[in-house]
Amino acid sequence: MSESAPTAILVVDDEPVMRTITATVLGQHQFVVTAVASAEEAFEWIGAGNQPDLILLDVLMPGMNGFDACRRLRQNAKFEHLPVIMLTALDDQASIDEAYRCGATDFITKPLNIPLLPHRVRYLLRSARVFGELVHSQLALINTQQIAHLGNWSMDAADNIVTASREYLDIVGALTTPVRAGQLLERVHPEDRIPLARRRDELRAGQSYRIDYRLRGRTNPQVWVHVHERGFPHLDAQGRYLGAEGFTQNISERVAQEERIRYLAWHDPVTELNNRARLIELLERDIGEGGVQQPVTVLFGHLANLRECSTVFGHALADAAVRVMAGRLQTLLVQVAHEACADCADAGCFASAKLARYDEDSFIVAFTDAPGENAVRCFAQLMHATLGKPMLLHGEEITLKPFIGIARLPEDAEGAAELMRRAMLVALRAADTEGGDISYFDPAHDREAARRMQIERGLRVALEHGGQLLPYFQPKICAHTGRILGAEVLLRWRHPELGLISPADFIPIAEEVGLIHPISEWLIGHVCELAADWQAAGVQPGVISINLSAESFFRPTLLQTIDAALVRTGLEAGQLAVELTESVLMQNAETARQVIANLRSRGLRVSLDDFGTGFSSLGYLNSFEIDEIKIDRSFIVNLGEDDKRRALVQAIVALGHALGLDVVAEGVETAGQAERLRQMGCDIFQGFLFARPMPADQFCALRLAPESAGGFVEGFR
Ligand code: G
Ligand code: G
Ligand code: MN
Repeated sequence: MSESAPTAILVVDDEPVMRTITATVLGQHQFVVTAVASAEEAFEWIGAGNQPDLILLDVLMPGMNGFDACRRLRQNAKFEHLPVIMLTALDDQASIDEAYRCGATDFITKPLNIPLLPHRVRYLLRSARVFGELVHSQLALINTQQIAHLGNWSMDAADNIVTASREYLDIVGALTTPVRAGQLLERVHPEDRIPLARRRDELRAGQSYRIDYRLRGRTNPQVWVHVHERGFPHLDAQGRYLGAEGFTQNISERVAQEERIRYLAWHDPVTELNNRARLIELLERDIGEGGVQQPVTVLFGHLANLRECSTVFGHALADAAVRVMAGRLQTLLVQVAHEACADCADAGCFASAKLARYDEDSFIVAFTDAPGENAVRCFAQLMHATLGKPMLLHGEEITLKPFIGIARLPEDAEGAAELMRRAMLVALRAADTEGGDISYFDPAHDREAARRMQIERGLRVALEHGGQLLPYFQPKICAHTGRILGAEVLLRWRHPELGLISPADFIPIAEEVGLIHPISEWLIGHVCELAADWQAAGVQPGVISINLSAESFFRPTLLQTIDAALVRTGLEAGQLAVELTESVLMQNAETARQVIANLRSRGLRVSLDDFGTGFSSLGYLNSFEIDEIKIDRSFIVNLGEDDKRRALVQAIVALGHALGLDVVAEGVETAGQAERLRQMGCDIFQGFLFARPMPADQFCALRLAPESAGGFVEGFR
């Protein structure tokens, strides 16, 4: 798999959108992609003689799921070492564990980070190639050994070798036959003498045997020769033991190769450091020891610009940089273990440090000897300085930008894997927000928790007194005529002290503390009243969409609430739509299907919001009977500059239309975006270009104005 040779990737995903997106993105990175919709189709494709270099395998699929597919794949010797990446639901530790158990090489959590996908795939392909080359040479070796290093022999009843081939004599280091029993046993590794004697006893009982044991080397007595031996007894007609014959094979090189393969399974091929799996195992062993929980401190060193460096200078240089970093960290650990700095004066605690490469662009240093606060801080500073020091590679001066995240056991996490994720989170957050060089996991999250309390209490007051929660309306525009087709209701909260609060800030809290349902119930009633009032005044508001969280959507009383509001206000059901996200559908597909059917049988429209951000329910799109998909805003941004994005959006529009759905583009901000989206066939626009979310009376006034006079129409064409 050199960068130039085409690499075949098989994408197995039942969601048409994710499949198309993944295939498109990887296709643009010189991969040859085949995409299929189920595990069954994948096996059919493989059965037809196709051999992928890597498989991206979704976990949740109708029919055979990804776990079972991976297990079945691993049973076939041809795919034993094929890199398989499982796509699991976000942050689901159980799925991740299961993925590894059934033989996955790695996992990627959904929603997919599309731009990172090709990097991740390349990284895995490179590790797999090193592994594959070894396996290959191992197989070649087994074949040649069968010809070259196999000796046969026969033995008398007293275990003396009486006849033997040249190869056998070479292996055991004898010049001629006979080879006396004692003479041979002397050369056998002391630990293997008893097992070998037992096998020979079995011969006397008429049983054949097979055994692996070690012999002292002929030329170099310090080296142990590994042999595999099989023996078959010779019995006379009365069943008396006469002796045996068999063959002995020198398998030293194979054993060495196996050791190398085992080594690679636990180590990073670039730096030869322990890999993540190995570190987790080592730490869990330490933590579990003696039943008492051993304190552990983990320092996660994230190299923020390594990926950029690899894009600019190439993989070889990025690998070289990582190797330099690994070497520097090893040196640093030796240094601190011997000569503690003045501050911590506590060198002992560094002696047991464990260093690993956690991921493509990160290292972990773990301490199990509980260094004090000062020592950790001091080491973190040294680690940061070490990683951030410039280096000269192939004539380029490279400076990496490290961020260190620190987490502790037992304060910050329950187990080793969680501890590392916590430390990673801290480091990544610092890198994303240009935060501090060294950051600690904050177990209390004091400020955040306090703010939550304030919001929760405030929401209860807002619901009781009214007037603080305000529905805003953002018009939805026909992409072809510019007419207002309706609006999406976006809640705003005017907090008496905190000012205007975004729903992105308070809706998640309302969901957590069980306030989302009363809010939704109130909002449904209130919006129906407004729409009915407008109609009574001769204004046609169009279809009004309300966002529903999972908690509200699955609430058994949702339909009663809607029915009651419609009856009370006399509004027609067709005036109302609900917007759901993919994650809502994913929570419980069966129930979701029923609720959707109930809503639509009343005449309400159902819209799928934030489409394309990648959860696992998309594959069931067909069976959900919805009316509309809204392409997530993230796909619309940069539409102008980015060919890839255009291809993705085009694929989503095509898919929507193929399923008979209206396709809405949300977050349309520029005339250029609108023009492109129109060309792609988008049906409906929503975005700042046309109108921002506005208070109810403004929206009513807008509907009242003649279409050509409305300010929003300016954005049209
Ligand atoms: O308007 P805007 O930026 O700030 O909305 C942020 C998020 O809050 C959006 O994802 C939107 O779907 C969600 N949201 C807005 N109003 C409501 C509501 O009434 N109910 C629910 N569940 N979500 C809402
Ligand atoms: O998740 P949902 O699609 O319900 O949320 C819509 C969100 O998008 C709201 O927060 C709304 O304020 C915001 N929004 C609507 N139009 C635009 C736009 O043109 N640009 C940006 N940046 N946000 C928008
Ligand atoms: Mn929405």
